[in-house]
Amino acid sequence: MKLLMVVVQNKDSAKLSQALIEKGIRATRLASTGGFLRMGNTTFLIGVEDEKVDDVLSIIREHCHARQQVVTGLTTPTAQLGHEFPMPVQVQVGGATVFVLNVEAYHHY
Ligand code: 2BA
Ligand code: 2BA
Repeated sequence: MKLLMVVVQNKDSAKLSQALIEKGIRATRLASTGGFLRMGNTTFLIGVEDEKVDDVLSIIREHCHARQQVVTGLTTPTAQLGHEFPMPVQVQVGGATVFVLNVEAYHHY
């Protein structure tokens, strides 16, 4: 068995959730926050049999899309001089960041 930890943009989380339900794949959704942008995102925990991992990955690819995000509030190197000049920066936020972990044991009481 594998545990997929999947960080997705909030905009895609409802569609991903729905697609997983339709395919009978169980999941847990956690509200999370990106460490860099400090914006809300959603982390899915998905425990699946090894042979279903590829199916889950293709569902994720189908429903999660990369987007450009303009961010203000990041500071320029001039901040080192003691003044912070917020500068708009464009960042590409990925469709999904996926970690696949081996599951040592799975219990369901
Ligand atoms: P939920 O996803 O809200 O599911 C609540 C209950 O609804 C489940 O209880 C199960 O009886 C039923 N259920 C869920 N998905 C189903 C499906 N695709 N088809 C038919 N019935 C379904 P539990 O199985 O005891 O799960 C309780 C909670 O544990 C779940 O809440 C979910 O948050 C988490 N969970 C369960 N299995 C998981 C897995 N393989 N990976 C990640 N999280 C899991
Ligand atoms: P955030 O940390 O808010 O990052 C959003 C986007 O900002 C990232 O998109 C990346 O394009 C950029 N970014 C992040 N850290 C950066 C840095 N130190 N310098 C320059 N640009 C940076 P993604 O890479 O697609 O990541 C989307 C979200 O997935 C992240 O949100 C974070 O919540 C999660 N994530 C990505 N890589 C991770 C990792 N290795 N471990 C845990 N979570 C990760």
